[in-house]
Amino acid sequence: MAGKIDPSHLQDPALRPIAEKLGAGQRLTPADGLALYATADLLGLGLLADWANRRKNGDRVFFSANQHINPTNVCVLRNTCTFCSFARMPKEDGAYTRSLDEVFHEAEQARGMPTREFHIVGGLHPKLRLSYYTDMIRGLKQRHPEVHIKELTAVEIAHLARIERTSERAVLLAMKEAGLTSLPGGGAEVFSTAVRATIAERKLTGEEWLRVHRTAHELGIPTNCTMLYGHVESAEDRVAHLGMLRALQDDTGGFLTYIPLAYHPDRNELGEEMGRVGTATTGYEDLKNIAVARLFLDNIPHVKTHWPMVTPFLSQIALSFGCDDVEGTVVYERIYHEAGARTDMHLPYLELVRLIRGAGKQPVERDSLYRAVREQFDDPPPEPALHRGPTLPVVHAA
Ligand code: V47
Repeated sequence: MAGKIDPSHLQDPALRPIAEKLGAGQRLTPADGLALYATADLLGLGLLADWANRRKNGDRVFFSANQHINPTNVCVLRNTCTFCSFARMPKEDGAYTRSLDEVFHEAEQARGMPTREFHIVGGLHPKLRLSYYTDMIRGLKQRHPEVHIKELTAVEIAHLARIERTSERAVLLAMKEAGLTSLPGGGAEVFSTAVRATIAERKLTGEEWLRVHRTAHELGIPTNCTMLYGHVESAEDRVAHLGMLRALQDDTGGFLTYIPLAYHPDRNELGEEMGRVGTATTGYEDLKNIAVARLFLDNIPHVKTHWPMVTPFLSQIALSFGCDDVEGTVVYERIYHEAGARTDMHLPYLELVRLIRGAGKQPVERDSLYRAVREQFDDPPPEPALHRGPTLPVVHAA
């Protein structure tokens, strides 16, 4: 259990009343959230977030052995989600749609790896039917019965409901019956109507995104949640977004983890308009978004750092800024690499273990439901971080 917060470590006086509230177990208000975003005392903010995280998770840091699969990049929102570099029109150069056999073939890599989760998201394809996805889930479960399936964002679920002229509930139920475990948290972007009008004009609204997740929770399907930050949104927009996630979690308890997603500006219209090509978010901003989320989302058990976006180096530091959950092995990632991420596609399992241990934390391999599946990693023993000198571990792809 974390001890008391020592206010003398906080440089910014605005953080002291917030520290008192946290110590007294009081919930932070939107004004507190704005004060956290406004502070220049990053270490003070990190101290508070680390304290809040230790109270929930102690020294344990979760990671998963997962494989990302993107069955199609064809998306009817191609021309209106201006932040996205992944989507293509059906006949555009680079457009692809995998047959089920191709998806099963890609998933075969799991046999040589310790994979426990397939993370599957794609575009809003105008023709792919619900049966494509339910057959995919059934086929994957047949071939890899132990592997959990986390598939389709709320936006894709709503799109399928429109195509099938049915309800989102019916789509979710069909996917659950086929073997779905959980939903990923993408598509939330920033809930503000004004921001969505600029970056995702025709996408599901914030209310609709929340409705799909509420329905999933009612059906016993846990989900993740996200926020895409570092583009045109304000601190007020971010705090309002976190407030809406917290309110839904109060009602349902169905969110497993929150993942702040750092905007990458290459090869997309928004990045060009903002003159941001080649300049992703800063480490300062990334750590701040992790820490504020850990403090504000007092009812969501985990906060995950997505290393493909912010680098394994920053993800390791994030473990002292409120994070207890690291994106997994991934294997092959397309969405952020299309948008300029320069990280490796894959982080080997033991590199993840070493990264977590190198931060002085206790690695815990988890399944999609955050049940611990492995906590001892002595075969072969990872190199102790203390022997590596002052630099952070270098991470190589397998
Ligand atoms: O919704 C798209 C984001 C999301 C860009 O639940 C971009 O564990 C940055 O669902 N720069 C989809 N981000 C990814 C997703 C996800 C990712 C990691 C973990 C989990 C989880 C879910 O990717 C989209 C959007 O917010 N995205 N383009 C871009 N240029």
